[in-house]
Amino acid sequence: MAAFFKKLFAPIDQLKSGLAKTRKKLASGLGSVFKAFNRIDEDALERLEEALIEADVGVDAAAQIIDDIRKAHKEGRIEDSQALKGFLKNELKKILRQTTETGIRMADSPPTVILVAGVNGSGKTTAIARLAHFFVQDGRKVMLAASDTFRAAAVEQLDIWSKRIGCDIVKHKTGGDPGAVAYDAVEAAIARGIDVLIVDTAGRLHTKENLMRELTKIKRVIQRKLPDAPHEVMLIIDANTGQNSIQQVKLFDEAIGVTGIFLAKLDGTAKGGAVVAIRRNCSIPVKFVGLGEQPEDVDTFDADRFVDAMFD
Ligand SMILES: Nc1nc2c(ncn2[C@@H]2O[C@H](COP(=O)(O)OP(=O)(O)O)[C@@H](O)[C@H]2O)c(=O)[nH]1
Ligand SMILES: [Mg+2]
Repeated sequence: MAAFFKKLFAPIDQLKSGLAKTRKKLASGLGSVFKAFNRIDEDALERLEEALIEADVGVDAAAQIIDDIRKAHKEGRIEDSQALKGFLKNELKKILRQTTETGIRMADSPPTVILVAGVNGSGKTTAIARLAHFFVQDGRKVMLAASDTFRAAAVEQLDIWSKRIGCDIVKHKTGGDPGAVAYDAVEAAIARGIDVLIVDTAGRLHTKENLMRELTKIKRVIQRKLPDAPHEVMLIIDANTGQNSIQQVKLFDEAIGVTGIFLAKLDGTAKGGAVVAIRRNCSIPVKFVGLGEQPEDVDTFDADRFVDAMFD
């Protein structure tokens, strides 16, 4: 599985405005340090640390960054506010840069199967719509599988998206067996020469254990038809979840082996720093960030681009 889908970027201004609340939080923290910069005192550093923590960078990461700044300042490596900003940006980029590819993993021969998971309301269905839109724009044949059969209206919601985007959908009735939907979808995808099959799943069942068991079963059912699938297991995390997201990643990863994270709802939260906490604590790459509710409101995650958009 060597191929990765090309990276698709939103206009930089869209990323910037998506990050507006996080930007504001960090800018006020930085501003107070700049003002007092002649003597970069403990007071100012404390305020910067607070701003980083409030942006959900994580207590550990914030402390480490502040320590590094303090050290660099003492050694005369940070002389003015521009240098401080540059230093901070560099620290964040270092944490966020990923060794792994950030594009979507593609099958050697179609169909590529993307299994999408995440807690209820995290933004799964909306993320699916955006990924599907990506591929359709690229001229690929896309199919959705409505395996969230638990929540009433979930099937209908996905159906509406499929019509809007212009792609196929395989669905059963609400309350049906999600594994059976996935199985039928894989079969249909092979028969119809589909390039990309995206499987929606439930985010909540009667218990957490039930949910994990069901997700594992869906994955197994897919593999019965296509042994190397799913090629991508995308976990959708609501950016507002903040520090809790690390627990979610671990839980889902244990059950289904997550290969990529889609951080949804970055717009409208000041907790954009959560991406730093996720990177520091999980080895799974953040592949996409969600910037709104429309099919175009998505950006491929790129550390340098992300940090630049946060500060420039
Ligand atoms: N502002 C914003 N809203 C989003 C984003 N992603 C999802 N939503 C909204 O969050 C709500 C739940 O999304 P949905 O995709 O249905 O979540 P699901 O339960 O995981 O399938 C919906 O109202 C979406 O429109 C995003 O990136 N930005
Ligand atoms: Mg849904």
